[in-house]
Amino acid sequence: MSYQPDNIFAKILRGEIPNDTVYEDDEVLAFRDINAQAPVHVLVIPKGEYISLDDFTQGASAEVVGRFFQKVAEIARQLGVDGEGYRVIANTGHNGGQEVPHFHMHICAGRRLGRMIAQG
Ligand code: DGP
Repeated sequence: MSYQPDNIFAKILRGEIPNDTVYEDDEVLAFRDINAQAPVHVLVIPKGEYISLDDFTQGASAEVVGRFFQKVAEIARQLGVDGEGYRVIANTGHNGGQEVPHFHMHICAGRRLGRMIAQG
């Protein structure tokens, strides 16, 4: 599958759809999830065109990948959730439940999150 430039996060990156930005630089955008599953639910996306974690880690340089993950943790600190803790999730592909085919990490926090994987 090739990158689909009409996916919702590509539209957000192009400014075609508004978003609630919490962090932005030349490589990364972080914004609040429209369907929040926790009191704090932020999505972190690279600005490059990568479909999934698999695509990102194979297609981007080690420096870009490393900086991305450093920024995920930095954004969690900026959100003030590092003390009480948080969860990061990268749903990947069909069985992973990935709905938007632009690589993203979820940062979820603000309450005890319970089991890591729902049963059934
Ligand atoms: P995933 O299942 O991992 O692909 O998660 C996609 C997430 O994207 C899901 O939690 C809802 C969120 N989402 C979908 N459309 C929009 C949108 O237009 N704006 C924002 N802020 N979030 C969106």
